Amino acid sequence: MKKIEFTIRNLKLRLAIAFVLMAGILHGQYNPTDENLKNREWFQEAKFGLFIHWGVYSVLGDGEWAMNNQQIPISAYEKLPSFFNPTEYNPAEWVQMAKSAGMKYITITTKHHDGFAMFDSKVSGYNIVKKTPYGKDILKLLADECHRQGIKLFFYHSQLDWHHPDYFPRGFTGGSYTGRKEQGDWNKYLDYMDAQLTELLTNYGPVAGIWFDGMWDKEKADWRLQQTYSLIHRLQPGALVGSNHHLAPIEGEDFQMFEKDLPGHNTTGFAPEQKIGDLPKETCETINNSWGFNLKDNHHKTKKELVQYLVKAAGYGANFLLNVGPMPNGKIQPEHQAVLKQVGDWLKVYGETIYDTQGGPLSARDWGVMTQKRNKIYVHILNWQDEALTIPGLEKKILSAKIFNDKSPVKFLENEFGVSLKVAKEKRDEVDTVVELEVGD
Ligand code: H79
Repeated sequence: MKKIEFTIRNLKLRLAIAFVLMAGILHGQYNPTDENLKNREWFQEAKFGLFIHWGVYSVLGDGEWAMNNQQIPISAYEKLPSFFNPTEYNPAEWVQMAKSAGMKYITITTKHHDGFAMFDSKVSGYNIVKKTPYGKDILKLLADECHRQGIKLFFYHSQLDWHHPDYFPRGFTGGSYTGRKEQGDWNKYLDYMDAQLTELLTNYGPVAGIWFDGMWDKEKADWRLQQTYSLIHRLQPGALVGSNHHLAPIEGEDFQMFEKDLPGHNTTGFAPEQKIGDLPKETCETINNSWGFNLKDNHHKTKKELVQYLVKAAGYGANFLLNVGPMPNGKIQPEHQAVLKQVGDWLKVYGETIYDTQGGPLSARDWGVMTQKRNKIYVHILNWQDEALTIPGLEKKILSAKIFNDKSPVKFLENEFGVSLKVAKEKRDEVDTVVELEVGD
């Protein structure tokens, strides 16, 4: 009798599950594949990636917004591709540089807001193969090299387009200076974007993900997101979709990004209402103050600033996507190469405290952050002058405390006020003093 009841209940449960799934499918609810979920896990553990902003704008040495900032009409901007000839472009060197910086993936601009395709697009003549003396598909060369050297490749793609006639009605940017007619067919533009995405997801081997940007240009528009996101998931179910829309994650996305800010901070003012969701997180930042190559920008970040940003991001459970803007000749600025090497050397020693960790257990503090993995907690002291640091009590019992890099013991005291750690002055590191706590179950 019991068995029959159980079977009936089981049947009801199965019907209920089937119903929920059906309803989900009918409502276009997104169910990520196992491969996608596995890639999300990989992403969460990867922690450090290289962002690359490269386009015909790099010729002007004035960042990737030059067209809009300098109000260059399309007719004039269209002359730029004929000067783009990166004869010293060597993708093997770029990949090598990323790897020795300790980076686990690369995200490159396939099309920025200027609308120029840095790949061999059949649906638009406004592309690198057709319009530049270089005449080669830099993206294909990079994708092949990434696959050869075993590093994952994401594609940045701008939804905003200052060049396409059907990008209409216009948004915040790309106004009348462009010289476009004040008319256009929005759905035709979205078809065009889907066609370019189809090329990107068909002709370049496995793509780790699509990194959208520019939706904020037309906040109220119907971007047909579900159609575009499901196209991507159909073409490459493992590819992770994320968008720099400065909002909470939207159905169909696989990771959440924060531009020039740690999750929850809004120092830029771009994202006053950005809620933090449960998806893997990533924060992106520039190596100087520019994304695209900028000849006059000398505000190069130091090793200390970059390492501390990486550590803080990890403390928030987020990846750090660090940008470089290659020069028009195809080389990456030597000062950027040099600092990336220094960050890589730091990671060779401290990688264990960053890769494959979760943020916490305590959230970020003024003095620094914590990362954790299995029975280890890494206390990253970034900004601190005293001899003893007292933190709130932890849930798990501390078995031992050591300086991470030389394993010398750190005295600690647990009592009702919390945990105090005593780090001798000579053991402090001006970049990051890491105390490794071994904790019980
Ligand atoms: O590709 C890099 C930049 O070119 C691009 N995103 C990075 C990764 C970027 N474009 N714009 N921004 C970043 C910030 C722009 C903010 C603004 Fe606005 C757009 C200010 C006014 C219009 C967002 C929307 C904030 C207010 C409205």
